[in-house]
Amino acid sequence: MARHLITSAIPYINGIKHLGNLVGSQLPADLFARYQRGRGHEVLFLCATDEHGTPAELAAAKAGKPVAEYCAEMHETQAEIARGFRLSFDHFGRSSSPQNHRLTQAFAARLDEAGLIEERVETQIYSKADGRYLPDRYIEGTCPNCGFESARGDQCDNCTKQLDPIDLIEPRSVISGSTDLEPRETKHLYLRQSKMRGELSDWIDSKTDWPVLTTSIARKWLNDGDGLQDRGITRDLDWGIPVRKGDAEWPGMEGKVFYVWFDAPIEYIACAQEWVDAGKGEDWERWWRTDKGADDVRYTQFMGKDNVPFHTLSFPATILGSGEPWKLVDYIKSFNYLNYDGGQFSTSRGRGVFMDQALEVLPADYWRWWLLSHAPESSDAEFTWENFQQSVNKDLADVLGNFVSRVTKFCRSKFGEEVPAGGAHGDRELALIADLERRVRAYEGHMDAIEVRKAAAELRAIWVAGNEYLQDAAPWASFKTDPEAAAMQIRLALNLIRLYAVLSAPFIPDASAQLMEAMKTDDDAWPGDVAEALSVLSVGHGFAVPDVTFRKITDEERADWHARFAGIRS
Ligand code: B3M
Ligand code: ZN
Repeated sequence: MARHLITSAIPYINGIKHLGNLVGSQLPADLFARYQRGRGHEVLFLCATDEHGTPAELAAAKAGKPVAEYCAEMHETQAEIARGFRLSFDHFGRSSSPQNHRLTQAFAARLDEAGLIEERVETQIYSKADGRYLPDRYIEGTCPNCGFESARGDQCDNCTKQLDPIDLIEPRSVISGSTDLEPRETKHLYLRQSKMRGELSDWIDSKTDWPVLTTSIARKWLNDGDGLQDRGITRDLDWGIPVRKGDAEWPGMEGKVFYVWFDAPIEYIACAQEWVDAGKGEDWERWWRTDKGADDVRYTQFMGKDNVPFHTLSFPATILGSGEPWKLVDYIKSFNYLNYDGGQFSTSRGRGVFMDQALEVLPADYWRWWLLSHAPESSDAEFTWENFQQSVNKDLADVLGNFVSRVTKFCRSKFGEEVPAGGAHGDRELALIADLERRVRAYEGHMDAIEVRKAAAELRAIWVAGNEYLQDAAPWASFKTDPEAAAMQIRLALNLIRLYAVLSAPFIPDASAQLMEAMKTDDDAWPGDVAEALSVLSVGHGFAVPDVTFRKITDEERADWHARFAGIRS
């Protein structure tokens, strides 16, 4: 039994995420976690809300609430929606937790002891109109690297270069639009990442099995030379983790907080502590400390491509720089963007379908299937309602749903609600089993490699194989001349339903649970040998005809939803 630590990039607290965010981190992480559990491995799957920084402050101000209260409420909202999508986190934590406060302050102290922190008096942008320093993200201007006009102070979304606001050409306040910005002197802590360039570069070079998307972004910053500039890790804000050296004051840093991107990844570790403190687990160190057993752990992170630099360079710099035996990530699965109907999903502009809205329209499995089977892995992908309707109607309703319904209803009417006897498998059955044996092993291969689209395609092929078998064997016809043969065929087909439930659970957990219930079994053992797995439901085992597993989307609904989500979310 292997041990898998799995984290999804932690979603910002400042609003409900859209489907593009979901498919880029939390959903594929859940797929992988469910799969590894299904294979019988030990899994710790963690996620949290990312609660600090100006986005949280501004969203709270807009909602007219104190920021702590806003974050507590929005955390609950996001947790509820995550449950709605069946995201199977072992714990959904909060980066504002006391555990993360302590751990972040402890990391800063260690980095300081290691000589990796430098205090710098620097010039920051103060907005007189806004009455505050403007954090990086709230200054926009032209990117000095590529000329993109809406580059943010922390990063250019066009060329992904990590930036300092001071680099921007013609900067303006995102909050007020004011260009009346004034540089003022303020003292901050810098993490001297540049000192760790060699170590990080060697580490990235050793990751020859990582997705190209991940390593190409990491290498770009390493080889550019300036991806590893020393990073400011503190900010002049009220809301955040106070700058302290462990338990002690940090002279000269009073009233300042750590930068949100410094404390957010540390929450991956703090979240495991929260999991234990919430009484859900025993020992967090065996997942995170290589001196306490974590060197057996395989640690996989999931994230959108815009988060890759922080996870390949900044966070590893924190971990390695501490000199302590923390677990480093083993594999980073990153995703391109999902677009929405000819444009981009946009949180700020309210464009596209948001997670809460999606669940108002259809249950989680419909979305999970479409999103995962169209995951933006090798390039950006696009959501259209036509494509969504087609996938749901074909893959889920026609192929899988129809198979289940035909088999169970036919059996009920001819043999009753029990697995019928019949004789031994014939050539057609043996050929199907051999085909499935190959396909199930291929499916496992894609799931192990986190090739999400390929895994979905193989799973669909496994459903199709059953359908084709049924069409070909045609028990409704053979029943008239050879009821023994029909019974044997249906016995196999009922067993296929259980096999489908087990294999499909990572993608469509609710449908899978429904099928297991209909087959009146809780034997969800992963199929080692397919022939064996197809004899689990023995002669005389009871079953029930389930309600419709997947319904079709009508043209009218499609048009309706298309219109409803074309506008801007208020
Ligand atoms: N909150 C960005 C995002 O939601 C950021 C990820 C943090 S991961 C430590 O995409
Ligand atoms: Zn740029």
